[in-house]
Amino acid sequence: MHSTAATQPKEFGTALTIAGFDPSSGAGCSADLMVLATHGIFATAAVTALTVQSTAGVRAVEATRPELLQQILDCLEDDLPPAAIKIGMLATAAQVRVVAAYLRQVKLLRSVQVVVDPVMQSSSGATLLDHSGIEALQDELLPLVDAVTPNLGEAAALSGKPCTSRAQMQVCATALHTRYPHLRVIITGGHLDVPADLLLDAQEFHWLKAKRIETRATHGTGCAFSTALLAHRMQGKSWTEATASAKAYVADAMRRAVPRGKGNGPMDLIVGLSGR
Ligand code: PXL
Repeated sequence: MHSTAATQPKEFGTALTIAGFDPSSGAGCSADLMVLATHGIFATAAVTALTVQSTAGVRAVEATRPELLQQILDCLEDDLPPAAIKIGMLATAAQVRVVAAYLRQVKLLRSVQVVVDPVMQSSSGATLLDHSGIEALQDELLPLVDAVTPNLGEAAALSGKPCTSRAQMQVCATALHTRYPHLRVIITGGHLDVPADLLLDAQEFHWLKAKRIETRATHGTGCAFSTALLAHRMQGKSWTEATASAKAYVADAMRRAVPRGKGNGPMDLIVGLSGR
């Protein structure tokens, strides 16, 4: 049945996820599309790599050629220009440069919200972005985006400082804020003894605490968090509210997950979707 004007859903604009493809849908762009759909947002996807993986781990990765990635971004930009962009796994420094050039071009035309999840390793420990890719992320991409959502290891790599305690999280976030003054830094500390996330926005620290959730459904939690953050921003929330809402969504998705697969399973990413 077609919806009438009275029942037309709210329009938030199109989101674009630039991310790898995880065939098991725990992480990467297929997971991102579920997160965005659950939040009522239509989304497109530019795939940066085909991975061979399941809940049991990553078996192989094949990166999209940078020229092809550029063509995908140009093609989408011509026809379905995104209002907001989530950047997840980038596989090579050349891909980082393609995405940075694309963002520079888009930012001349309109304002877009951009959230980067600086993916470096899979949850099972496979390297997804090498050292030169991380340098390109620091030099070329982070100066262009609105928010970055590293976990403890990624925060350490980006800031060049250790990040294993709440005090060190503040030091790392401050270092990143000093280098990129416009950037909101959200460090997810799910692996601390007492889990806590830190948001640094406009020189103010906000701590978000949570109880540890005992579950094996931990695959792609970082992906889902940063995509949900973008979704809540698209819905008009402040960074503080969007961070808290994204965290609550991920916690719910972890709690409601049914066991799937032999390893660290996917969360219930479509938690809260109507009709279930
Ligand atoms: O969770 C990190 C991540 C992001 N994107 C893709 C992945 C993974 C982890 O495996 O495969 C495509």
